[in-house]
Amino acid sequence: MPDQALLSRAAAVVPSERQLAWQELEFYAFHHFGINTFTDREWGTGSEDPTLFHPKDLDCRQWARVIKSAGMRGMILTAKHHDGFCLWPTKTTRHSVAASPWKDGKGDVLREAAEACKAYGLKFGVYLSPWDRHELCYGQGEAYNDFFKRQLRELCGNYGELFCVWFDGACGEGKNGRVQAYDWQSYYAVIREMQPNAVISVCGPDVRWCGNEAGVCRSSEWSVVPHYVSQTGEIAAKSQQKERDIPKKIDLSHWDLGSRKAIRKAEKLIWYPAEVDVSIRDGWFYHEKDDYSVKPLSKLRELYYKSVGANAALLLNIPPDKNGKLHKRDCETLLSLGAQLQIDFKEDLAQGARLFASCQKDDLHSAQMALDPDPARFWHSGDFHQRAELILDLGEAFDINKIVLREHIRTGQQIERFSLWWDLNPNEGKPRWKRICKGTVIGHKRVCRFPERRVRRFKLVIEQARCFAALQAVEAY
Ligand code: FUL
Repeated sequence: MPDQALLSRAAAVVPSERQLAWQELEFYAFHHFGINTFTDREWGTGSEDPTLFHPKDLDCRQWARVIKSAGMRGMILTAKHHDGFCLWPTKTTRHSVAASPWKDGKGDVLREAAEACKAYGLKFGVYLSPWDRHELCYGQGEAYNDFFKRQLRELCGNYGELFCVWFDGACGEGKNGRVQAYDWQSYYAVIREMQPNAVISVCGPDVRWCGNEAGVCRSSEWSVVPHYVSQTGEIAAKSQQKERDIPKKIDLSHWDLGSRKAIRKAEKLIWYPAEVDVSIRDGWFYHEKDDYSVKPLSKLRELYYKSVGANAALLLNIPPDKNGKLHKRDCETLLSLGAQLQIDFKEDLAQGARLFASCQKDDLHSAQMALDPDPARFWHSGDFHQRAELILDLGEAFDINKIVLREHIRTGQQIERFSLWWDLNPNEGKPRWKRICKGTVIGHKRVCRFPERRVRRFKLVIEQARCFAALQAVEAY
């Protein structure tokens, strides 16, 4: 017997407006750039000479142009990595671009990146490492927390609207051998006050780290999970691992965060959707030796489908090189990825089709509403009894290899199990259903892929749901 109280509790958890806006971005870039770019390291020691920072031809517009062509909708820049060097002329420390020969110490990478994003219609976000191996007050409690908040205030106040502030979990020793106790809540308060629309990701309450830096995503990425999953200590303990320690494969049973079984004992449930962060190269920062490790188009495309197509966002790192530009090899695969995705999603053949459902809440929520591009219109099953069936009739047979499903997540995550069937009969007559796909989570987006076939009708069976089922969109490609 299903535990009705548990289902009602899970069904009632909904995303915030900022989470909804973030979820629409789906695919965005990470740029790891800083002193490590010039020292050929992944983690700086904090003792680097700022004069090492000297990009010959910094071109943030090139970054923006390339990532936009790849289909990305935003950019997150490492304003400060663990080495403490700041890419903006901060008043909080002398360890910044202001002490470098770049533009005679008058440059500001944050400003250039924010302006490039604006020019290309991209959202802009910042990564600010709490772990600071340069700053002397790191490890001294209140003094460092104040210092860090002053840095946050500069970033939140001077570069327009931010869509994200990204905190990783690293918390190592500082210059004096001490470890800092981060006052996360007070950091969040600064961001909420100054950038109320920004999500706070990973070591934050809005966006969940998928659990590894290898780009491996669960097949069931639930958005409603127990509250303890967002506790930053847990995240800190698991991140900051050396490459060899990163699990290459996720143990799905162990990593189940949101099934009925996984949430049964949770005192509190929260909306905490997943983000997959991975680098296009072996390292997060640019290293010449990695020029031959740039992921090929086939790999990037798989990463895209297994994250964006599986209810997670994809944060793809592309590190600018010493010149301050994205390397030719990275640009080539990104441009071909963009072109490939345009081909993959060229024309939604469900536009103009008919969609029927075995149940609906009322006429305003008929199945046909899920084919309406207006986000305010969606199909609602009404109270869920056992199962619901939807039939998509394209009117004539087309060559199809993908069906995209989107839940109306504004009303929560409801669908727990579904199957997709196609009609082997391409004509009007009696359907001959064959199952082509099954799964658990739909969430913001589920892309069901299968070998191409000429098909006229599809059937979606919602086999298990919490309190009802609601679909924002059904698309066919
Ligand atoms: C980790 C850091 O230690 C890496 O250097 C990188 O910035 C990654 C995104 O987060 O925790």
